[in-house]
Amino acid sequence: MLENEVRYGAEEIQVLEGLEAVRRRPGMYIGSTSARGLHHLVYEVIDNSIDEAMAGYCDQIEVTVHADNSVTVDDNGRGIPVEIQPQKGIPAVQVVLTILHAGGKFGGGGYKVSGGLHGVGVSVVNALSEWLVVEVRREGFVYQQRYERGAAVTELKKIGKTKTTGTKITFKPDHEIFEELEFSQETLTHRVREQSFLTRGVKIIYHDERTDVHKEYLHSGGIKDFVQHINRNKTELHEPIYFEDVKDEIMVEIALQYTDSYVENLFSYVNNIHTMDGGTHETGFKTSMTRVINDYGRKYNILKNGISGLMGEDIREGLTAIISIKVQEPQFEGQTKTKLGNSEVRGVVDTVVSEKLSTFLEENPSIGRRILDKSVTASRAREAARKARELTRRKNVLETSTLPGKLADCSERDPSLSELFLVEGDSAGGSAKQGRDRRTQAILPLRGKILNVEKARMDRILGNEEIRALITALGTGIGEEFNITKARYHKVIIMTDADVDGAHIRTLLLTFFYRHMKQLVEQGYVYIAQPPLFRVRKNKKDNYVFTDRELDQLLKNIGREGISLQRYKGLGEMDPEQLWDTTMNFDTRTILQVQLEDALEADQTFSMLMGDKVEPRREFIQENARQVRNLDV
Ligand code: 0RA
Repeated sequence: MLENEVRYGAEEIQVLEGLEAVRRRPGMYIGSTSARGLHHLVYEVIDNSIDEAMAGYCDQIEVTVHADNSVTVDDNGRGIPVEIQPQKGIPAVQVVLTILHAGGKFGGGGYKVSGGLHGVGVSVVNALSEWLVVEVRREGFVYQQRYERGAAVTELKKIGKTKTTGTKITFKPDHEIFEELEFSQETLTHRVREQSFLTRGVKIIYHDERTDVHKEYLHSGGIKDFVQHINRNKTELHEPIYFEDVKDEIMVEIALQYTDSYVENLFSYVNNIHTMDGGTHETGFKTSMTRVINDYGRKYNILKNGISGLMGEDIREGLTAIISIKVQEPQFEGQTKTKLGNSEVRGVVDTVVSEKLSTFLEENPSIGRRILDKSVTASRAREAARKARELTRRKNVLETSTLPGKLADCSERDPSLSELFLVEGDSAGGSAKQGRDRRTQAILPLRGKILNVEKARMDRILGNEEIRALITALGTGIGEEFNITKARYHKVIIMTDADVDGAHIRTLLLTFFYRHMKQLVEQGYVYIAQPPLFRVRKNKKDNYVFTDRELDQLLKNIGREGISLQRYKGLGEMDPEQLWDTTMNFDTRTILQVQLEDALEADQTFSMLMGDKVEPRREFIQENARQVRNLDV
């Protein structure tokens, strides 16, 4: 028998059966085998290093994406133990990598909670990798072991000496399992940044060998830095407020800051996992906030003049908050398992916020006053908006709520088969109306520059004629009456020019959807059309090109001789047939589905464009102007 070969005894055969179950039903462990599941592998490995950091033994994690889309995560923690585990008779590190849910079983001291999306452990990553190599630096030596599709193919070998400690895991996701193998730099850095906010003091280094990108994330202020990051383009009303506490073994950390904007940005995490759908920790926070602020207002006589009580939404207008809790046995609920169910958490968060926030307000009366004033203004605005809505509703009933005149509707009545194109400008709108498939595609032209006339709160947007036409066309209603099931189209496709105005209009529409029709985005109903940037004609044959890079590629392939190159400055330059061929035809077009994060990004851009801070706005406009100029090449 060769030195490196591994014998499989009864124990190991059981192990292989366990990992085989993971390979047979990967979705059960990592959600899906799409790009999402692929990225979860990396999160899972990073989470293990983060756990080591939370236990206080690790302050640096290096993540490297290699050219072949394998990934290395290297930390400077204690290193996974290597001694023979008595029960199994194999090294502890091998147990961690091959036995389901064995990850946290050794947790000696420190504050240890199960990490990972489902806390599945690195054995799942191992099972779903074509190969994985683990290197442990511990007690003066470097140890190494290699696995293929979950099974050890070498023994754990001592390969050298070292003065450091840590764990380095390199793995290549298995092409037999995943539909997508390419890692997204944006997705990974987003996650890495988020984790660096949630675990203060740990430096996370990101290398991407595919693009030579190198980034470092370190936030000694933790989630306090996080709220400042989210508010970076807004005008803050005070320094971030931060508090933490442990009650009934539940660790609660909260950072919050008000800005002069009108949006609520509440992000919650459980064991560093983003709880998109909220849950008991969010409820505890909201209930407590509302009570504390109302009590404070009454105590200091700020609440009077007919305002009986402030509602939660008034109090959260302009609020950015991060709630991060750590709990031993989280129960995740809902379709996407991103809602916390543990009922004991609600009271704990409520108590912590009550105690700490009221103390803070007592000690910082000027900030307290500012928050109260802001909430009272919000409450008055809400009341005024309600009255205005009631008026329009009555008016609508009189006018029999007909569809807007500018809408060219489709004949199909099944929303799941119907699309609504929001088209910038009347001339492009005209082309789209002629070029479309009348049965399934409806067109609503929107006047350009709607953004520039609305240098005011988003609420006023509702008074804008274009936006009102959009709401009527969609059929969902707005505000308290919003009802996604009434949507008349299940695809709403934003089609704007590739210039600054187009970007503005897209930002405005996405912000509007994010703030007033979030469900439309969550359901995946919102899309962005991808019109071409160039037409390259050669020998009477048209080639449409969508990016600068594609143009370079094409010119290399067909040569520059005898070509005519047209750059589309706007959709209006395309005739109906061209618009259909390049952008609207289901069989050939590309449309991008908008994710909630994209819409949030738009919201932040919108705040920046509308906000008082001149510098970021100038940078944005210059940046975009440059991009547009680049198109002139
Ligand atoms: C179990 C016990 C100990 C460390 C770890 C696991 C550990 C796991 C990973 C995974 C990635 N990085 C890691 N770093 C540490 C510590 C046991 C001890 O030294 O007392």
